[in-house]
Order: sequence, then C-alpha cells, then structure tokens
Amino acid sequence: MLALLIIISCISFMNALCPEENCPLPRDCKDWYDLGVRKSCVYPIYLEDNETMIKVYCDMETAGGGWTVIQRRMDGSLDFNRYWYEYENGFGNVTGEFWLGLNYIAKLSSNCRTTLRVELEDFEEDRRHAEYSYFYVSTYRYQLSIGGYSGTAGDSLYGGSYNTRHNRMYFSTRDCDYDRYYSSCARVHRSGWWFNRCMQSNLNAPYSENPHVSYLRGITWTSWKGSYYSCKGTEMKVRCR
Ligand SMILES: [Ca+2]
Repeated sequence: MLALLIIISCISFMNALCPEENCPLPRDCKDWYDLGVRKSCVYPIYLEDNETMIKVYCDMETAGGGWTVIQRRMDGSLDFNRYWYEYENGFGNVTGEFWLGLNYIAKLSSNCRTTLRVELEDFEEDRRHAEYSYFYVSTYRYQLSIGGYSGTAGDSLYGGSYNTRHNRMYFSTRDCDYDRYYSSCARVHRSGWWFNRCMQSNLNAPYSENPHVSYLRGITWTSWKGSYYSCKGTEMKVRCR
C-alpha cells in the first residue's frame, strides 16, 4: 500500500514537472536528475528510440544521485534461483527485492559510458560500496565487461584469480550454463550470475537470515566479508558518466 502511494505521488509529481506534450523522454534516472528531479522513487524511462518504456527505481540521493537501480536484496522475500528468461526479462518489484532484467541492463549500459555502483550492508548495519567507472553488458550471453574500481568494499568483480574473477564472464542461470566450471555454478549456487569457476562475488545467492554461512553459499562479496558471510542487503545501480 505504501509503495502504491509512493508511486502515485511520484507520477503526479512527474506530471506537474512536465505537463507539455513535447516533453523529453528520459532514457534513465540521470536524465530525470538533469531535469531537476531530486526525489528518490519510481519513474518511467524509455529505452531504444523511445520504443520501450519501463518503470525503474531512481536513487536521487546517493553519491550525486541519478542512479538507476538494477538489483536489490533486503529481506529474502524473493527467490533468486530463476531461469534464463526470468533473469533476461526481470523479476520482483522495483520498490522491494528485484532483478531489473539483463535485456534492460544491457540497453542501459549501451546508452553511454556507464558506471556501476554496488552497495552492501552487513548485519551490524555497516555499509560499504564498490564503484566501477566502466560497466558494459553485451547482448550476446550478457557478457560482463567491467573496470575502474574505487570504493570501500574492495573489488570482487574485476580483479582476482583466473578462476574467480568476473570480468568477461557470460551470465549463467540454472538452465543456461555458460560458466568455465565443468559443472553448473548456477545450479550449485542456486542463482544467476556472471559465474567463472565459480566466483568471488554473488549478489543473487539465496538469502540467509544468519550471516554466517558455509563456503560461498550466501550473498557474497569476498573482498569485504570473506567467503563465509552473507550480506543483509545489496543494491546495484548504474549511471551515465
Ligand atoms: Ca559449466
């Protein structure tokens, strides 16, 4: 109910802001930010020459604002052990736990040179982040290209060993194994991710109410919490540079 009220108030705010028929069509939350929007909530954005409209959650406060949120974990209310078509098209609600969809993430990352910001929270309410000044997801198997780390959580996507780093990895799900492991990382770890053989991070892993989990079985960001800790909350968000 609260989420519905927030969405309604956002839409009326948007109409007040932009009453003309020839309004520019925002491609992402950065465009809304540049139009003067400073309230974090759900806004429509238009992908690919205005043909596709989706509703996204815009974070207008964190680190300069204008972030389009593409993933959130917060309470374990949503199952992330999903099939390829679900990871491709998205699942969940953008005001709660969700995955925006690889199809849309790839389009957002090809709009412009894109920054990815990963935010993590542990069960002691400590918060850290990892930012990557380069983030691109291709349309072929949704291959991840990433670089330019800065932040406080350490890098658990770009660098690392030959078998655990995520740069240049294809996306894999329970039904589509494109990882470098002889078996299926996505089946073993019950989630979709840019698995290698298999990983040093996995923000789509099964949610755990207890932060202390067996080896790499939780919401993992090894450069901050190691391999036996499952984070309480995560957000992934992107912004044009
Ligand atoms: Ca495999």
